[in-house]
Amino acid sequence: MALSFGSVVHRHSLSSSRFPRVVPSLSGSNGRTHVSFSSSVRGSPSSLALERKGSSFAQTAAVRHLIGHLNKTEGLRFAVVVARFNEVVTKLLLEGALETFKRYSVREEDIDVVWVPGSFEIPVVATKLGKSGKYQAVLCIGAVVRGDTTHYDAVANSAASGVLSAGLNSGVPCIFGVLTCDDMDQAINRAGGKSGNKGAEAALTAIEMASLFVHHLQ
Ligand code: INI
Repeated sequence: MALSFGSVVHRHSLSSSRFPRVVPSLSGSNGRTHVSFSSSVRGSPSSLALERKGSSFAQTAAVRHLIGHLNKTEGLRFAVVVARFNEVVTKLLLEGALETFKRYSVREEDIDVVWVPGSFEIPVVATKLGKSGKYQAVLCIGAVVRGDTTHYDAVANSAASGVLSAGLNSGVPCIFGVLTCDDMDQAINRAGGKSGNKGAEAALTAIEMASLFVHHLQ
């Protein structure tokens, strides 16, 4: 793929008066800082190093850093694939994702939600949606909860490797928002309970990846 690194790329060099902006904006359109960040956004070692004053890395590197923006969502379209299995959990994850899209100014008309029976069915649909060319990212939501059978491992592993394959095969970021939990309590905690809402975090990842692809990797 031919990459064009145009004016949107941030270049790092002290010889330049344009000191780089290296971290994505973490604020919503209303100016409030969002409380729940995806792990990909939350202080990567490189961005933290670059923020430190006097870092020899920042002083000597003339390196372009490409990073997706959370505040440049105009025109981005998202598909969300949601499993109905353990719906009590997946609905909460979806709610968190949709709230996050709204907070970051993604228009409702630019989001399609596609329901599938279980997490096992997510990858084939994600692949199809990714290849359709209609979306800049596909967010996959499911909840696999360990039971008494070995079905859990089969479904969890298939969902994880399937979503990865969907991204690789379609060339469109497919985000893994599938919970894999030991029990229902754990699942509920991660769907808006005391461990945050992983659907919301996955939506942030989807925005960052969509922006990265559209603004830097086309
Ligand atoms: N699907 C889930 O999304 N979560 C689960 O916990 C789960 N368990 O444990 O069985 C599950 N199974 C269904 C599976 O995803 C398929 O829908 C089914 O096997 C038909 O292909």
